[in-house]
Amino acid sequence: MVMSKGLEYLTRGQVDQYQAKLLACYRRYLRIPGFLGNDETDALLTRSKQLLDEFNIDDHPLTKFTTSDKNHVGDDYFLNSGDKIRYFLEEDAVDSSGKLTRDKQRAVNKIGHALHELDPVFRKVTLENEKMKSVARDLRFHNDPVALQSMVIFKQPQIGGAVPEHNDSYYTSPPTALGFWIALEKCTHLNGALSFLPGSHLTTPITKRFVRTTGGGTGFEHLDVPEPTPERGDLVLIHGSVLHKSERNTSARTRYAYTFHMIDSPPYATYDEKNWLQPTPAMPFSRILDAPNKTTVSMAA
Ligand SMILES: O=C(O)CCC(=O)C(=O)O
Repeated sequence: MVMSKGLEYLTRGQVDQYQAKLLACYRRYLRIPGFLGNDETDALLTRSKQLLDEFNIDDHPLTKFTTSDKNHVGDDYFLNSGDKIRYFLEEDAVDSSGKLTRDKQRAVNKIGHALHELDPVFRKVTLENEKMKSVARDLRFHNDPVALQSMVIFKQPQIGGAVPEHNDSYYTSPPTALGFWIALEKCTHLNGALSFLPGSHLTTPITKRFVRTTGGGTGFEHLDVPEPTPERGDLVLIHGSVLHKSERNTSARTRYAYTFHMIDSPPYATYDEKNWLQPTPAMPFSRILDAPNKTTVSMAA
C-alpha cells in the first residue's frame, strides 16, 4: 500500500471518507479490505471454534442473547460478563425442557465481552496490534481510545438470529463509540451480512420492486444491487450513530465475525455509570494508544 503523507496505515482517501467528507453526512461506515491477513484471520477463526468446543453447557444458566424491546437479555450472567468470556445462546437453541435443540457448537449466538483482554489470540489483534493503533491514530476520531465489549458473533446456519436495527453510541457523553467489526468468513446477504441505513434517499440503493407476478397477483422482485459483502479479514468501521442491522442466517454456511468497540476516555468523554457494561478495578478499559492523539475530528454529524 502506498502511504499518504503523515498517515501510518490508512490511505488519505480512506481517512477523508471516514472523516467529514462522506461519513459525517452520508455513509458512516468504512470497509478496509484485507485488514487482517489470512494467517491472522485463521488464528481468530480457529480460536473461536476452540472456544465453542470448550463450552460447558452443564453449568451454564441457558442465557440467550435476545434483543427485542420486550425481552432484552439482562440476567447476572450477562450483566457481569464485561470482564469475562461468556457464552450466549440463540433464542431457538433451547427447547421447553431446557435441552439444546442442536450441538452446543451450533447453539451459541455469541461469546463476549472481554475476549480482547483475556484471550491471547484476540488480545493480539485488538490491543497488541500496531495496525490497529495506526488506524486509531490515522482516523483521529478519539483522543485517548479504550477498547471494550469484544465479541465473536457466530450467525450459525439456519438459526443465527437477526440483529435488529440499532446504533452503538450509548456508552459516553458525548457519544464516542466506533465499532470495529472484522469478518472471519465471507459475508453474503444469505448468511446475515451487516447492512446500514444511509442518511439520504439519494444514496439508498433500491433493492426490490413491487411487481406483477407471472401467475397473477403481485410480489417483490429482488434487484441485483451490489451490497457490502465483506471477505475474510476485512475490517468494517461503524460510526456509533449509524443505524445498522443484520438478518437471520438462512443459509447453510456460517458467518463468524469478531467485533469490539472503541470509545474515548476522560477528560474527553465521561462513561455513563448506568451502562450495562462497567469496568472493574481489576479490569479497567485498556488504552489503545501509548500516547493520546494530539488533535481529533469532531464526532458530530
Ligand atoms: O455481527 C452482526 O451481525 C451485528 C453486529 C453489530 O450490530 C454490532 O457489532 O454492533
